Amino acid sequence: MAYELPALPYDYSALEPIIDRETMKLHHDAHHAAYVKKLNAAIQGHAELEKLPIEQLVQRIESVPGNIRNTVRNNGGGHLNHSILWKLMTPGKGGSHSAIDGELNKQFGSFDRFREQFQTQGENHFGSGWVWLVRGPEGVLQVITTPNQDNPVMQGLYPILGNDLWEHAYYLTYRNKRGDYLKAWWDVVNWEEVARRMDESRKVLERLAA
Ligand code: MN3
Repeated sequence: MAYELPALPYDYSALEPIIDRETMKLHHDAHHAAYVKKLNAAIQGHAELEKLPIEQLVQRIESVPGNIRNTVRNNGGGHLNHSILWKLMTPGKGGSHSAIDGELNKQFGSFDRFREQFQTQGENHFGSGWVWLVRGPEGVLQVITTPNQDNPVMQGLYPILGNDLWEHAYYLTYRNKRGDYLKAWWDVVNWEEVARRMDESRKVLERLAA
């Protein structure tokens, strides 16, 4: 098997009360596992695809053979997005965002204005998808949303922070109140990991542009 479901870096109940145990278990063991399974089934026999790191497979989606491209887009994107998301969360109020405040202030005016924009765009995104803080090729930070399981690397953008807007991510606790979930979610963001991805984004964009 080319791709494997990564273990959650914490217990299913570790993010309570922000994210309940049943949601985490279903999200990881059912949803994420299904993306991995369907991705592997789709690329079976395509040795050149099976050996690519998932980020590169998703980034090169337009060069994947047409008969499996949509399946790889949805399930490869799903695998990448969730692999990123689990690490972006942590129990115990996630530390401080001070290491990235300088860059956020420069682009958005303040951390609070960045957070407001991330929440608003996430809340207003129609249907399933993701909300992201990304860095673009000119180095500029921006907040975007993507439909379905699309990942920003498909557009040459590097994802620094992202959150899942699919109902399966929040419906058991928050029902239809996506905005309430997005507001509560900041308490489980792993700022150390966000800062690491912020640094990484500068290096990776050089590679994406090549
Ligand atoms: Mn999900």
